[in-house]
Amino acid sequence: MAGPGLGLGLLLHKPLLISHSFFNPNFSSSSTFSLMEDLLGLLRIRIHRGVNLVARDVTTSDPYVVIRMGQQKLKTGVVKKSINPVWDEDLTLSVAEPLPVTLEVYDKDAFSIDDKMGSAVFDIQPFLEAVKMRLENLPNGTIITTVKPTRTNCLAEESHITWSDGKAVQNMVLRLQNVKCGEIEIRLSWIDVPGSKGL
Ligand SMILES: [Ca+2]
Repeated sequence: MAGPGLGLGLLLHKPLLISHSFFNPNFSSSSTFSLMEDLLGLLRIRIHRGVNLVARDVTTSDPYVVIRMGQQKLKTGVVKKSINPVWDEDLTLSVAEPLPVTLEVYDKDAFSIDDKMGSAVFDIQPFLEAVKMRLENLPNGTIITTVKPTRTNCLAEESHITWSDGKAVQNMVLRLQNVKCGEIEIRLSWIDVPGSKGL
């Protein structure tokens, strides 16, 4: 394990493994207890697709997405030769405090360092506030909250937090920064972890 932070992130990626950590000699039980005491739950980020990304090879790119929050770092697979890639991959972060999430896009290169294709930061606080309302039985598609694009966030358009199939979800279109073009479409959802502090 690279470090306690990364280790815990990986462990929580599969919540069913939590109880196994109590019997894992490589894992300090005291840190497990403090983790569960501090844990608010799991944030699942569906990385849907990229739109009009920059070409970093001659006419195209081999893009993948890296998500960071605090010490945790997760990434998608590489979509080869596409500037409009569809990943449809779920990345799951364990949330002990609602830090901003950073999303970076890179072009995979076989024989050199992967090139940057832009980045964006987003705030999960409005989504957590919506989850905390503990709504129930709303019609599918009901809008709970709308977050507007501003000069200081990376939203390309209004982002709706909606009620979808029995839970709150937030759809976001992120405009990539430090690059001439490119947007990434993502969706947030929340998973409660039994025995944790919770929201
Ligand atoms: Ca490449």
